[in-house]
Amino acid sequence: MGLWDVDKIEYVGHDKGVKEELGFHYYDADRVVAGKPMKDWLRFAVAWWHTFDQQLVDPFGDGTAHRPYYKYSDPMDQALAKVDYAFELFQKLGVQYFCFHDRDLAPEGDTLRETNANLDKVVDKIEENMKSTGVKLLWNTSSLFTNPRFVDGASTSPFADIFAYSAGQLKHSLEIGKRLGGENYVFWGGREGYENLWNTDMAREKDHMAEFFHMCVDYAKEIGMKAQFLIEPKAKEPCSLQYDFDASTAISFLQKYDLMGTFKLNLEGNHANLATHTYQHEIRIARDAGELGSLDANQGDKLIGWDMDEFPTDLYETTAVMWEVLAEGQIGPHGGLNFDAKPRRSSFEAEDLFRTHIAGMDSFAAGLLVAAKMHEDKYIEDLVSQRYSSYDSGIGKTVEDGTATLATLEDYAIDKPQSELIASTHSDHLESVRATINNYMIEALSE
Ligand code: XLS
Ligand code: NI
Ligand code: NI
Repeated sequence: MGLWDVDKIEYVGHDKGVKEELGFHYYDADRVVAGKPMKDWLRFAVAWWHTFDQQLVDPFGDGTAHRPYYKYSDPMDQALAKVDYAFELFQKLGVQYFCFHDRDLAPEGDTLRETNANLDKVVDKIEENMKSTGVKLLWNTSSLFTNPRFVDGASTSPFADIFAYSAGQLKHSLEIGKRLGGENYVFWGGREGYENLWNTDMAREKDHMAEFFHMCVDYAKEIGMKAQFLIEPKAKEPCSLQYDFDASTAISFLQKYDLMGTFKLNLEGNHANLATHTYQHEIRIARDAGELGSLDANQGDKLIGWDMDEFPTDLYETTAVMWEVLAEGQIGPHGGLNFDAKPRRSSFEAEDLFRTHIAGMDSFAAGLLVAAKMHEDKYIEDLVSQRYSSYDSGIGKTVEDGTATLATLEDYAIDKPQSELIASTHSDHLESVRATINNYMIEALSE
């Protein structure tokens, strides 16, 4: 059976066996939907930190996780053993990509040099496994927030030594990304923000962060690294406010510092909620700016409201996300769906890592099926073009082509009676749209 006490997960369908927890009911990797196999639309990735490192702690309780590699007590032995477990899990789930932070892989030494040496040993083993299995790196990143030295930030730390250390750490992380052929490289500014505005020079900190990003771009060019750089916005946690608050804020930052396009966005469902947005909103903002890069797949808990990193199971949300992806034609040129998600503390068994990934993969596959049906009928496309059709000709056209002025519009409007000024079609109203989407779900998922 291998290292995990689980067989390869197969597609079992949903007409029979809907309760089969260790089988896919909707995710059928090679099934062609809207012109592409499901696996190419979804490009699922496993997150190393949650899946292999997370002991399932919360602020009130210790870790509950049972993991087979806990039998290795030496941290380096455990780090190396995890690589075998990881690659077997990827293959058993049929996931083609994975993601990691540098510090997820190996313990730190006393100096950066020692830490890099530990890391390289694990990366050597990862590289061999990538070659023998064909599993690829969606992205890697650098943890510039876990170690106490980053208590006040990394590139936004008020202490220049910490800026320098961060730059050195990141340099090696880029080298690893290049070596493993990572398709993207992510920057999540965990502590790039503030918890106390009274002691913070925000403008100076943001300048430093931009300087740091420019150094990364330069170094990637120097070593011939091809990965797409991505910023992952998050409103807050651990800081009271993070500088990459949401997609719009990150885009203004990129514009100000001449980094548009060089960086795109990696958007996460639960982070969207922390900014009081929907996941779909964040994706739409990025699409409209040509900045959609990749997606972190998870969801929050509507009642708790914090960053819960639940596996995504809300079909309405996965449908909305996949609708945007289908409209875009892809997640991003190199994007994928990385499960930045962890099991609940009560799902502590090793097998639960399979169950939770299956739940997320099936939920996104189902969302893809529903969204594909909606696109096939051009349901939303027609509704939206109808809604704005008054700009296609007449007075509306003069607004869009720039020939209108306040005076020509006053002339047009001044004698119009109130009764002519309400244009309404019930079919694009909220309740009608939601009811129709519900009908699409029921139809698409019962086929
Ligand atoms: C934390 C972030 C983090 C990034 C990678 O909330 O989601 O996990 O995805 O650093
Ligand atoms: Ni997150
Ligand atoms: Ni994330």
